[in-house]
Amino acid sequence: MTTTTQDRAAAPWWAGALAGFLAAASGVAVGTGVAALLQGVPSPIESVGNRAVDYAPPFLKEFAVKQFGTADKPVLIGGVVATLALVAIVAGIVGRRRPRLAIIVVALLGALAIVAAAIDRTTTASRALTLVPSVVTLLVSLGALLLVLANLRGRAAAAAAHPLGLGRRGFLKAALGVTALAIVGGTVGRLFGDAAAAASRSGIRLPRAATAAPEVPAGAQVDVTGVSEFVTPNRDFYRVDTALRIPDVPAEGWSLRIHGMVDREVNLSFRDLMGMALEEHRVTLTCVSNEVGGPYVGNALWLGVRTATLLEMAGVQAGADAIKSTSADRWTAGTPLEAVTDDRNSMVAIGMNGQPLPLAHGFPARLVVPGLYGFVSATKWLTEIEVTRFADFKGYWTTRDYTALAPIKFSSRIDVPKSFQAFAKDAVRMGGIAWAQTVGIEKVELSIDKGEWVEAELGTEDTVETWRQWSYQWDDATTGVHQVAIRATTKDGETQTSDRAPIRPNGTTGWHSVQFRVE
Ligand SMILES: Nc1nc2c(c(=O)[nH]1)N[C@H]1C(S)=C(S)[C@@H](COP(=O)(O)O)O[C@H]1N2
Ligand SMILES: [Mo]
Repeated sequence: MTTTTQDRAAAPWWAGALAGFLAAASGVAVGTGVAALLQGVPSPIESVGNRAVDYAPPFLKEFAVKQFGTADKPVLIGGVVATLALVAIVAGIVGRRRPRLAIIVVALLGALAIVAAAIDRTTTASRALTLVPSVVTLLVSLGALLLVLANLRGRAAAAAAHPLGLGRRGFLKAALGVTALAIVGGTVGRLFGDAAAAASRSGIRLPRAATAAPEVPAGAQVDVTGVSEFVTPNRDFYRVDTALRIPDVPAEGWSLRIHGMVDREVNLSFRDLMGMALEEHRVTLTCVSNEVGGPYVGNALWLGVRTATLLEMAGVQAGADAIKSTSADRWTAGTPLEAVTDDRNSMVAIGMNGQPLPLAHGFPARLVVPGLYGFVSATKWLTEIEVTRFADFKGYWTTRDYTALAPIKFSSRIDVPKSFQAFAKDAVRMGGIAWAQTVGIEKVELSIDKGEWVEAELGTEDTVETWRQWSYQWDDATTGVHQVAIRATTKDGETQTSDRAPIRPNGTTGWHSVQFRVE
């Protein structure tokens, strides 16, 4: 008996769809499981996602950050998975009649994963090892596809044409087997992800700082419910980076290499850093992607070694004007040499609010530079500092339409009221924060319903490298809907402009305003 078109047509479309889906799912699951067992190797889905992160046009990224915030990562991964599933399902449906075409499509998907892995900057393993999960994915998907396609063609035809033909019951068994494989692969991936860095972190006891930060001064935290905590707890600290999976960097094998235009290359282990003169400073970090009034600003107590001290060990040569810092996931930032050697508190930090850096915030070490946006200074999972010249390189975001130099634009935010918050008439108490790192805040003013600017009361200043809180009691409040706008003035005498600047190329400007109700 020969296979006829009728035999093939006997398989319903949903069986084809299931076949395609299971083939891709099993390949991805096993590949993910394999990746999880290999230290520092991204899974195939992550590699494809990482390519998407690097190649996405800047406007799309701005949209993603705006729409999804820190959830942009699960959204991207979801998008990759959904696209893959859709293509595989269509391939399966087509494959009922044209198995060869289905095989080609699935092979192409596998090849795409291999290419993505071949150029994935985020791997911390060797290139050969990095290719293993995607090659496994390709082989398993193809094998699974052949298996399920054979079953779709009916017992007799399949038995004649394919030794793997198992009939209807066999098909179900195969489907179940592949699903089990997918679950096992996925679970293994979950269990082993990040294990090394997390274990390493929990074994660390940070030494005391040789130069400790003074206590937060009384009155730095204003007494208005709903205003941000003066020191942002680690769990609330904003997170912005390109890492789909947090780089898994145990402190034990880690080292920081300082090289480039230096007299001697320096290599430091985590132990070396812990043994140096550690300093503690509160510094307010800000992301260039922070919209006026947005959440991407946070204030923490950092423990680390002065960047200048490390650079002195290496001996900076004449002619250098920049450092290029690189992370374990090969992200880069370019920072003016001056900003990391002048008297501001630039550090290679190993502690955040009394703990080793959280994994998401750069464990085991990161750069902190007061006064500069994160994309030109705050390299997390730091592994390398190259002393160089701006003329000779560009940082990650500077190759993507952002500027090379990016001091933080001073700004202010209304935390209370939240949008359309209702106050009782005799208790209209507002508050928030303002920041002008390295300069300091002189004055914060409010304008209610576009009226005269009135001065808010300032919280006590901690340092010029941290944000400053403000509060305001509106005594003659009237019932109804109102609007409040805010502007800050720095100690240099500059006042915030109402002109709105976009995020790209070097940060937003404009006044934050909020509507609220008085009852
Ligand atoms: N390795 C790495 N470091 C990075 C980034 C990144 O994408 N990768 N993003 C930078 C940006 S844009 C900012 S604003 C800060 C944010 O630091 P946080 O996540 O600890 O708040 O990290 C910086 N360091
Ligand atoms: Mo950022």
